[in-house]
Amino acid sequence: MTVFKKLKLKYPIVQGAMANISTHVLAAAVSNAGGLGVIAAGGWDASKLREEIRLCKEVTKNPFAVNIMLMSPHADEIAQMVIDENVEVITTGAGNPGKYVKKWLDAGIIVIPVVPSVALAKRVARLGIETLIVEGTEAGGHIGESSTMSLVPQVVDAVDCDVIAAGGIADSRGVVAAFALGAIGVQAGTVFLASDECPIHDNYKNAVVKARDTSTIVTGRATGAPVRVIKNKMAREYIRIANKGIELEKLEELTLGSLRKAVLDGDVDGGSLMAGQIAGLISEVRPVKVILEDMFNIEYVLKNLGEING
Ligand code: TUI
Repeated sequence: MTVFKKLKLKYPIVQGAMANISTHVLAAAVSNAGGLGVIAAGGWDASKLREEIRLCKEVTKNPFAVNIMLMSPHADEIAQMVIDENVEVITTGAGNPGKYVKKWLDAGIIVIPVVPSVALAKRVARLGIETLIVEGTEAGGHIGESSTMSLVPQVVDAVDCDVIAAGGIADSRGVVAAFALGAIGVQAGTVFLASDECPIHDNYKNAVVKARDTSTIVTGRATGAPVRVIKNKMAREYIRIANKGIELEKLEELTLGSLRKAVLDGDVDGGSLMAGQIAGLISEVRPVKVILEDMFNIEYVLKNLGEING
């Protein structure tokens, strides 16, 4: 049985975790609309995250997940706190969750690591993981090297896990494509940036709506932590100083600090606007419920496929 059936969700979709953005507000909106909402731990400490988990339970009775960003200095503390708070589903990102997996599975938690490569998929599959999110380089934020189109079928063939496809998916064509590649569902983040319920500044939402196919750029390659953002003054400056050589810690600080600037203050020049390449497809801000109905209205795509088949 897939994780979506186990959780009795209306739609086979996980909301992508976005640091400082997917608070309980967005997660509950997605869960209430029939997807799996996700609270992003990002760089929060355990007590801030605990508060968000408790608030989420007040506003949705449906299942939701917590994403643990493994590069966080608070990861160890959070790994235990989510067990104490009876979190039902955990997703992980930005690292290998290996050292925590046994204790989460023993606690009865559904664990879904996000992986950017076949190598990591194989490593986590050995730990008894049943479902993986396979994220292509089209995605926003911290990314791997391979595209969704090439990576998803390779992971499907390499491991005996259910695969959820992520990166570059924002409408029903992307959903059908993910199924065609062997996935059992999708994860989407960028499309939810442009939702009524997303608690970011309107300037950030408008930047997503205005974005074109070539509007994103990858910063952080020099530091080994590539991050996809919408091109702006800050992104160009970041790449300029990284190329000249600067301490890695200063660059990390610049990235997370500037994400907060974009999210809270709407500073679209000096802030870091994390978003995926599919931002170019998104043309309006809509309620989460409408986004989900639209993404799973696959009649139009199937009709096209039917015509191709004669
Ligand atoms: O994690 C993400 N996306 C993120 S995390 C984030 S916060 C951040 N900000 C600045 C710098 C770094 C992080 C923003 N967006 N997606 C899932 C993902 N995981 N993408 C890539 C990876 C990944 C990379 C390396 C997973 C595992 C990994 O393993 C390395 C190892 O230890 O084998």
